[in-house]
Amino acid sequence: MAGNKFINYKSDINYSDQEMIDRSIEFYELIQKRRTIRDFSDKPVALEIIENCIAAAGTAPNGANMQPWHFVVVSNPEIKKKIRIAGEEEEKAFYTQRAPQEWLDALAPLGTDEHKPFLETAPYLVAIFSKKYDVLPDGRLVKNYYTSESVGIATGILITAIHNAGLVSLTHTPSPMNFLNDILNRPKNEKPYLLLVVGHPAEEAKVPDIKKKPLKEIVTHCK
Ligand code: IYR
Repeated sequence: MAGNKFINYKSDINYSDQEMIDRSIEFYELIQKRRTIRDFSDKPVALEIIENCIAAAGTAPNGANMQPWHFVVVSNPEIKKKIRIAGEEEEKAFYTQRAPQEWLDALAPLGTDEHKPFLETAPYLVAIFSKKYDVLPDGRLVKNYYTSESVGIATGILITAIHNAGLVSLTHTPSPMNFLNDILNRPKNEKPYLLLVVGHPAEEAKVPDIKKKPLKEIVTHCK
């Protein structure tokens, strides 16, 4: 451990067993209300909320603390339009040519297609980029570790923070998403990971009638 600097871990969190049980239930009740939304309202959202949620995402555990992520917050209508046009082009190829029938069958209950008007309606698109390596000011490359795990965890925290704030989101993954580098002017060490659509739901928003697996099905205990 030579050369490492450590500080005392100070936490003001000290709940009783019962408080922890209550809090775990309360959090489950909050998060189980989260739904992926595809019908957005154009109602404005304070940028401060988005920034606070991204700050929360930036606290995620990650490989060697390299923090291999970058978030681009898009609110400019012209840029949103460019993203919609490029995204819909990829989605059209996906739905009409690229996707195997098995995948289309799996998506059928969600009712998705190549039309993505929400990319223009929602007040924010948060483009999440993952960095397999960083580029130092002198041009040297520094490798990052466990980038997809790290960015996945950060994205999960971001989605949770957005839900906690009272907003809704859509994890949108047009594939491939390389057009985001061009439109958003991002360097080539940044790979688009996910496009998070954020805002208020439309008044008439509908969601598919689907259920999460019960706890029994997703957990095994080895006592
Ligand atoms: N990217 C496409 C298809 C799609 C794929 C999965 I897996 C989903 O859970 C939902 C959609 C689209 O956004 O329509």
